[in-house]
Amino acid sequence: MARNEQVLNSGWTLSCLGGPGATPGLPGTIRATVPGTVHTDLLAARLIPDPYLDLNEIAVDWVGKCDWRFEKTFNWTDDGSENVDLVFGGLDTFATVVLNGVTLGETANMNRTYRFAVRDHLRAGENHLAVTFESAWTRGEALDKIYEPRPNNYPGPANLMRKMACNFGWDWGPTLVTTGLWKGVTLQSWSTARLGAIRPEITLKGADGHVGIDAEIEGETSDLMLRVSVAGETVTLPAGFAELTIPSPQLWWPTGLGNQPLYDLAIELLAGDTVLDTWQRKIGFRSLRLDTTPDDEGTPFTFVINDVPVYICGANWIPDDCFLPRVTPERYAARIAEAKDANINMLRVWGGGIYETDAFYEECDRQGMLVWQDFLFACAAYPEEGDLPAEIEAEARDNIVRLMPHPSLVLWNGNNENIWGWFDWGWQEALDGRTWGLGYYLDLLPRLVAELDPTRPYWAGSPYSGSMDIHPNDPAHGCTHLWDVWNEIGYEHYADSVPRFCSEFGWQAPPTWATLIQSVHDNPLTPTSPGVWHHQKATIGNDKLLRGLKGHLPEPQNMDDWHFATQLNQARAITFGIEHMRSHRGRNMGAIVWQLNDCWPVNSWAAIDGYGRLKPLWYALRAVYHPHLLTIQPRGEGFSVIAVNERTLFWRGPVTIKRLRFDGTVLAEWTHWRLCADRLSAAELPIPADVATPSDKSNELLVATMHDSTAFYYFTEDIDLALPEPKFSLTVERADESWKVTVAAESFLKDICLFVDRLHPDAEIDDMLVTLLPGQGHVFMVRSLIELDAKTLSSVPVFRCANQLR
Ligand code: BMA
Repeated sequence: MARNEQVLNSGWTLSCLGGPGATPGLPGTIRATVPGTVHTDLLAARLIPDPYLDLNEIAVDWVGKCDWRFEKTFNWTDDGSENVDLVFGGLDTFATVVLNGVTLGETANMNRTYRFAVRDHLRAGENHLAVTFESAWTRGEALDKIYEPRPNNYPGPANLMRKMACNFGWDWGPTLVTTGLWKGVTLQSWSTARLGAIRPEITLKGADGHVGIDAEIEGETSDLMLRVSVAGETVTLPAGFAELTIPSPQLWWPTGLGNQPLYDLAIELLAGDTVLDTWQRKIGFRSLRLDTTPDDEGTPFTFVINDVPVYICGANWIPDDCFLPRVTPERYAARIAEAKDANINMLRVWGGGIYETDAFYEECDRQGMLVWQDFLFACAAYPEEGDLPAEIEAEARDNIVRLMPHPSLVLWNGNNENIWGWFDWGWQEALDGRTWGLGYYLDLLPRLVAELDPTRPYWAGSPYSGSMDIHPNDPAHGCTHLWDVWNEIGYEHYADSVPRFCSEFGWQAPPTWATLIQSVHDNPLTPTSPGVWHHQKATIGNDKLLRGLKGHLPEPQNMDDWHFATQLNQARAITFGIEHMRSHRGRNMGAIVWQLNDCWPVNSWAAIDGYGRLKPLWYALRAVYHPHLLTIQPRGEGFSVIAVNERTLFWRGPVTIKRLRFDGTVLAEWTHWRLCADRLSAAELPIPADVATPSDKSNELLVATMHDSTAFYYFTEDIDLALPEPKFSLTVERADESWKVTVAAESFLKDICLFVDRLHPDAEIDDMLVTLLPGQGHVFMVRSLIELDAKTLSSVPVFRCANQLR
């Protein structure tokens, strides 16, 4: 008899079992949503205010401190199956599962799937299922007593349990400790046998695709067959292991380098003619290697895909919402498309979050978005005693097997910043010999990856040099995090080193205006008003925002200028860092900016804010991650123009370099007849000194052009530039569903932004940070449901350019 599945996601209720600060007056039970969380159920029942607004996070703190019970009844009809399993996709976190009064088990890991054999406990007709959750805080207190204290950058017991760490608050995230059935529930009936863990190893052998399937069989294992088919090839073999060769499949490529052909892989478990169980996934064929072979400069960190060393234009990914089940497949698809549109080719799923749901990786497969997956350890010392090692092993096994079919997944990484913490953050003294997780990173996890997913590389940490004898954040070795720049020194210091691979660096800015005023209702609204302050979680974050402006832009005198200047500075800081790294392509083979997204509306390093709106940084990333980057960089005593080419065709052409006054007067001009950047490489051309040497640093710039790429270089910072009073004309025309906004510059205009979200929260614009010389024009396309008028669009705070900041 074939496997049969009954979904048990509907008809749940929720009740509060109390806790230290439980709000009196909660009704006995409310409707619950599965997949869901207690917070979102309370919100739907209008029993709590929206935790994302104003200071409400504090008001709902009690929710995470209570115990909660989810219950439902369901009908069950005995179809004669030999086995019935109750399967929970995800329980967050400390749950006791009771069916018809019988305790099936207790759970302690939100990152695992749980399966209980329940045939003997089911009744024909009505059944009662209860899942009771103990507060993670309460459990944390108990764990605190078991484990002696270990360093943790953030308050809360995240390092003592297997629950998303950022749930307890992060330097961009609120403390909203969630509870609930965050993935679905099913009742699965089967007889004889069913498919357990399926591990497809997909490789290339010459031009041919090779699929090796290792299938775990639960139940009777004798006389079973496995029928495996991929791309029209089918084999039927005794169950257990199967191999298939696909002659010359089309290769799966990361975005920008080719297409993403996906093939159906289908597996059937057969007993004679009966199909007992089935399993299917989309797979892709590509080769993969992480090149870390030491060279003259140290230890490279280069992803080689289909034999092509790929330069990584990446972004770090955090959970897209504090309430995970809100992140629908559509939302993943949109967010990943936004990353791809910004010329991002890799997302690093950061270790303080989760192993994302299947929809995330499926979408990355479809869109050619490479995925670097951290194991879930971040910014803390993790004990290696008690129940933790077994939980960690079980969780790693679950997720390695779940994610390994995805061609987009290209790296398993041990942890976020923990090796660095041990080296530099005083952990060694604080730990006094106690364990901190090294055994996971150097032994357990690489062993599990080698056993279960041997075709994928493993790296012990981000940052990590490749050896405990070399500082983990040594820029010459492995992957590096550059955080002193934002935390301590100005962004010009990105140029101080050339990391082999930079897996984190970032600069803060507030969310878009529309998101700010949607989430904070302070009156007056200022950088330090209570709501704005509350939506800034980084230690002295607002001070760092101001300090970061120093030497670059004047100190803002009002809220509008603060908002614009800090966003502009964020975009410029990251542009500066990436241009520097990309100009050293070869020695440096990747940049992963911190961070793509936000989990709520907050002042953060994100390019896309917590309500999904694009900050100026997003537009800056799109420009600086363009496969053809032209940049002017200081080299030696002078300057060079560097053409960086991430395409597989050479990029060549004449380059013209002009030194101009802001009024448009050409002071020097030089054309080199042919600069040629070979495929996947960078080419450097020194600029003659007479062209590159200014007579008045404050009033001149260099402009390089090659085909449709342009590079600007200023000899000094905005505070010292004689930027003219902005003069321009602006016209608006209707163009089908959009508006065509033409800006014609009458003076030099630096970094024009039209903040159309000031006019309507849903209005969108196609470009930002556009620089125009006098006489030049630019057409912006705006999508807006409301009528646009030239006067409002031409005025502050909608029309902004750097000239206005003084
Ligand atoms: C690193 C990250 C995150 C953090 C970011 C900004 O530590 O791994 O933990 O949010 O820096 O401070």
